[in-house]
Formats: sequence, structure tokens, C-alpha cells
Amino acid sequence: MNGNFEYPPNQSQMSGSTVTGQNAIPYWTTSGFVEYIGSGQQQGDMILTVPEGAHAVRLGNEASIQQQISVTPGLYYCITFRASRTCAQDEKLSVTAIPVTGYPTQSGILPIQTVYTSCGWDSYSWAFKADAGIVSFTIHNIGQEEDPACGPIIDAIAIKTLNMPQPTGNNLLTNGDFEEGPYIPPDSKSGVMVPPMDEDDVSPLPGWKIMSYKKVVKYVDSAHFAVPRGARAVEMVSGVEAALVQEVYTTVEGSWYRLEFSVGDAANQCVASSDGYSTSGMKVKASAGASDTTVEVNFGGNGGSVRGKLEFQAPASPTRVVFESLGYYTKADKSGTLCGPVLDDVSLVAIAQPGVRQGYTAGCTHMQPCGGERGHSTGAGTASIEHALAGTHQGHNMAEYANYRSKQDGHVITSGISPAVPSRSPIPFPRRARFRDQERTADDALANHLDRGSACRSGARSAARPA
Ligand SMILES: [Ca+2]
Ligand SMILES: [Ca+2]
Repeated sequence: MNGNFEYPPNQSQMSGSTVTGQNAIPYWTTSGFVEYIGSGQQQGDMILTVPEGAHAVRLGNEASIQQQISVTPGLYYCITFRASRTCAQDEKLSVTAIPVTGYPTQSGILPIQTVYTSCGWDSYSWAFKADAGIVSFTIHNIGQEEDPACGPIIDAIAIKTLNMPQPTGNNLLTNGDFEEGPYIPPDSKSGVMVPPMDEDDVSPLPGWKIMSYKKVVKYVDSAHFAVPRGARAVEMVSGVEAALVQEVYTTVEGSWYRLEFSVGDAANQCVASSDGYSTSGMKVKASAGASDTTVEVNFGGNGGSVRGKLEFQAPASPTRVVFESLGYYTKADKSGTLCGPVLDDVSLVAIAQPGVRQGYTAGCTHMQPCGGERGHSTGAGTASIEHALAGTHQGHNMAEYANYRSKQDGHVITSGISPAVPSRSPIPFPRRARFRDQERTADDALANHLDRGSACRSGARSAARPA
């Protein structure tokens, strides 16, 4: 309720724009230094804007807003909200959901330092499982800035039930078409960020995890982006710093599988490298088992997609399927807005062993008789790597690519996530710390160049059930 903060506060519990009573804002309980911000409000020489409507709240150091929401026990829920930075410091938000029974607490840390849209505010998503009929939901600014008023502005908080699609006989992957995911406000022209998460967190993108230290992927809709199939897909906006991962537990060690996927151009003029010069295309690396392939798209920022395919023998089970963008891309408008290739329509199916391989005689299982009756000869070495995109140059492997990029523009390209570690179930996710040393600063610098003047939204209002 009042998730967009348009119901005005009780003026007797206000001092100017500062909230002085914890129940001043209808339906919310606040603590710490919270301000009720009006669009156009002046702060020093800066005019504040709000992400939605005419009002929002700003959370100072250690400030929080909290609301009890009615949910159905056992179901999964996804919260979408907008946040904008008002200062340049590193900022993080903590979100928690605590059932009335007090246990278990589910929480997440959302990194909001990097700005992904040209207007300065982004939509973020976070998901939880309802463990009771009433859950206390809190957004807390854990920042410790010198200026206590230097906190993020929060607005447009909405909640939706998250369906959990099941794998089918035609696809061993869950939610391979990305049709299930966070609520995207219809007036949001720039999608919704899906943050990195730990292994046991509920993912806003059922089936998929975002592996990163503090970078995101963007969930986009066909109303505002070119989507390869259906109404939703994922835009990979963080280069190799964020990987989209799914563990498939139904694969059998030694059996053969085919991974297929679409890599697209979102028709958002994503045609520049992070230094603003035009790029010759965007590359996505797909890995499964011990095999990988790279697919490139080059549609000039006008939309379009190609299919990628990877046939591989599972060296272990579960099989980890990993996608990552191999570059940092920005829009052609010189705004520095980060963008990237779109991933959609991913499928994984069991296949017969494709031909007899040189030096590879394993793989005779109850599912896959020896001999390769499919007759799909692919030459020596590891599993077949096929590029669906004929006529474009072949993908670099990561080392070659890093070398290539460092020569091109001096970027530090870090190594990606290896899916090839053959370990037994469950495969531990790499710790976030692994990414800490790989942090790169160029895109954070980019964020500081953003033009915050242009609008991220059209006139329509959110239609979701407000939180
Ligand atoms: Ca609002
Ligand atoms: Ca889709």
C-alpha cells in the first residue's frame, strides 16, 4: 500500500521535508533520517526529481522504511522498486522479509552504485519465499556517508507473485525463455535490474542465478526492447562481471546434450564500446559442461537475433550452464548508458552421441549407445562448437579476447566463470569474494558521466498491486 508514496504524510509528524514520526507516511513505518521528497524540490543548487509521480522518500544513513504485507505462505514473491543515487559514493541497500513468526529472515544486499539508465534511477528486483501469511518487508540504507542526507531516493515499490516454471521433456532448463521474472512497470522504459545473489537466495528470475560481486543483468520487455522470443528476455549489461547461471540436476554424467539459445540486439542503439567508439558487434559466451561457444551479433543497434548451439558431453552432474557477455557496451548517444546483448529462448535437450570422436571413447551410457548413429562429425578435440552466425568472425576465447581488448583500448578484461570444474553435487557457487579483485572501475566512472536529464518513463502509471 502506498508503494509509490503519493499518499501525503501526516504534517504533524513532519518538519519540513524530514519525517519526524515513525508513522507519518501512510502504511509505512520509518526509522532513522527519512525525507519525503517532492518532485522539483531544491537541494542546494540541485533540483531533485523523483522516479514516479510527484513524491518519493529518501533514506539517510541507516534509515529504513518498513511495511507489513499480506502474502500466501509457501508462495514466492518478487519486489520491484526504483532507486536513485543522490550522491556519488558507493551505495548499497539492504532488503529483508521477516515473517510474523520472526523466523527465518530472508535478506539481500542490492548494490546500487552503478547507474544503468540515463535518467539516474533504476528499477531493482528482489525475491523471497513467504514463510507466513504476513511478512514484514524492509528497505534499509546501510550507507555511512559523511552527509547523512546523502542517501538514495526510493519509489514505486510493487510486489508480484513469482511462478516457478518446471522443466519439460523438451527442455531440461527451467524458465529458459525468461518469460517468468520480476514485474516490469509498464511505464519503465529501461527494464528491471536483477542483482547478484548467493546460492540459497530466491532468484527473481526463476531457475537462474546472477553471479557477480556487485553487477547486475537487466530484465527487459518486448514493449520497450527487441526481444528474440515471447515478451521478456535478459540484457547482459555488465560484461564479464556478471554471469547468468543455471545448474541442471537432471543431466547424466557421460551423456550428450545440445544447448541452444538466442543472442539478440535489443534495438536500443547499443553500438558503442565503453569508451564511446563504435563497436563491430556484441559477443556472448555460452558454456556447458567443459565446452563453450561464442556467438556474435551485429545488427547496428536496430534489433535482430541469431541462434547459438553447443553440443557437449556432460563431464559431471549437475551441469552448469553459464552465459556471459564478453564486452562492455554503451549506447550510441554518448550518454555512457551501459547496455549489452540480449539472451533468450535457451534450451537444453539430450541427444545421441554425435559421431565417433578422436581420442574420446567415453560416453557410452544407458541413454547414449556407442557409435553415434546421428553421424554428426565434428572433428577432433572437445565437443562440437558451432556458430549459428555464418559469415561473421569466430569468437575469441577468453584469453585471446582479453589480449585483443587490452590492445584495442586498454581495458582490463577479467577472466570469466569457469563452468568446467567437475565436482559432485552440489557444485558450490564461487564466492562473491572471487569477483572482488576483478572489479573494474571504468564503468563506475561511466556512471558519473550520465546525463540525468532525460526521462526514463512515459506518462502511464504502474498497474501492479502496490506494496
Ligand atoms: Ca512516487
Ligand atoms: Ca523470452
